[in-house]
Amino acid sequence: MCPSESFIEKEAAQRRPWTHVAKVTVIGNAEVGKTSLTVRFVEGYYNPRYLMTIGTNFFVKDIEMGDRVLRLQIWDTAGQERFGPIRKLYYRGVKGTLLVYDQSNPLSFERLGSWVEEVKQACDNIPIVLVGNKADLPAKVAPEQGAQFAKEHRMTFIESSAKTGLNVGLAFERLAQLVLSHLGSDTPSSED
Ligand SMILES: Nc1nc2c(ncn2[C@@H]2O[C@H](COP(=O)(O)OP(=O)(O)OP(=O)(O)O)[C@@H](O)[C@H]2O)c(=O)[nH]1
Ligand SMILES: [Mg+2]
Repeated sequence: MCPSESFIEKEAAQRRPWTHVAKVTVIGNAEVGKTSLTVRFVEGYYNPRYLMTIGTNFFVKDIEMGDRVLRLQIWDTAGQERFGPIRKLYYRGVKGTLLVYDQSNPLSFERLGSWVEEVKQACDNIPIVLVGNKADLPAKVAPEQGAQFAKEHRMTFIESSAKTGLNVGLAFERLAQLVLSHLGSDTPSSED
């Protein structure tokens, strides 16, 4: 059933206008769950089927933080190797990123170093939240290893499951907090 027009108008009126805007990306190896995490966060559902991202997907989500509302423009990038050159085009103006690996796939953890390098080369010291996804599956990479990598690279570490919803909101909210503190309280928007 479609919601009535008056319901939609009432919903829109209740939503607070955004005060800050920031572009963020979701990066990491193919199949680690970048799209699943983003769709879970923005649209609230989970799809067990793998649909490889081609190029990039774009989402928008407002996050209220005290008297401020941060509009996150989320670019969910493609992790397949062949999309590397395209992905690099999307780094311009990025204010923070979720770097995702799959706790049940050691290769995705081993590649984290090259992802950090890629971000460093493209962006000036942006906040990175390291996300160890698929926490609902038996871990082949211990959470302590994720936490250690994050510590060495001065990142926040969060274990998540797009399937169960564990810590998905927390990961994006933590990123939003870091981005907002980097933007500074006087900056109304940060689009480049
Ligand atoms: N068990 C489990 N499966 C997951 C989880 N997150 C994602 N998946 C599954 O893993 C597969 C890949 O998920 P995607 O979200 O498409 O992965 P991606 O990182 O966006 O992949 P690319 O777009 O190719 O870079 C899909 O079959 C998802 O349903 C999770 O938390 N737990
Ligand atoms: Mg994807």
